[in-house]
Amino acid sequence: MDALIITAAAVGAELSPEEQPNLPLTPEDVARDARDCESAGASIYHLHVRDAQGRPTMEVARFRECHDAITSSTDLIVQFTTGGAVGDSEDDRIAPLELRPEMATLTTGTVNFGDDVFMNPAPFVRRLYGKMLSVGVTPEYEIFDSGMVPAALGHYDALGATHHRHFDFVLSVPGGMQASPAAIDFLVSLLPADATWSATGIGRSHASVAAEAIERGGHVRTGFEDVRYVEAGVLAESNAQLVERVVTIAGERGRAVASPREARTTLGLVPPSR
Ligand code: KMH
Ligand code: ZN
Repeated sequence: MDALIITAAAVGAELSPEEQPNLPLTPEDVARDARDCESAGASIYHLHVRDAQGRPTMEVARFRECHDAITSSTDLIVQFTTGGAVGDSEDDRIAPLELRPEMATLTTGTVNFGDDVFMNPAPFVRRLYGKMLSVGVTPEYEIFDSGMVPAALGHYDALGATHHRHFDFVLSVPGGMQASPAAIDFLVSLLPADATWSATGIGRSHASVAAEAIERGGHVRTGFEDVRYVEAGVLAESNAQLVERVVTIAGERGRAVASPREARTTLGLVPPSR
């Protein structure tokens, strides 16, 4: 099995600072949080950003500040969100790609998101994917339901893409695919043999999804975007604490944890020249 790639989805768009007081908000918070996550064992930092009031934003200037803050103090792979917050405009979701992060997310279908709808109609996915390819950003397919896997494979072929294909299964969003071992097995069965995958469970399913992914040779995403609590009723102190929990689960199962350099090799990424 490849060494375990741990993604820190550290900021998100749905959680408020009132719900999780340790949420990193400013570029300084994000830089410190990223360093701590890297020390704990993360190799990818999935980045949403917040404005001065702590609200989610897709403002390019804020992404630039946070991107620079992370890359100047860590070796982490920075992965921008292109999902943003539910209701963000298509143009706003695409704009930060001009900063050419190493990776960005790509959701290949529309899904109910609680009482909201996370909109990803096929024409927009084609435009977003085309933009990523034109600026050299490697996508991670963000899979909330099973139909998004064949959609991703179809877009890859249609656009003549050649990058390594990495999928992240985001399970237990209300309205999306539920978390269960059978659901993970089914999603994995849809993947090409040379693809890699990670998984995360939103909320209560989080730790069990991490364990199931580790046992199956998948990778794991964790962080405040996906889970607020480190155990029932106990708010996590930091994203690094959540990363440490995944490292512990991996250690109990004899799975080594990847460095950012090993993660780049597994994911076919060319290290940035800096
Ligand atoms: N905030 C969600 C609506 C992504 O980052 O690409 C979408 C999301 C996915 O978080
Ligand atoms: Zn996200």
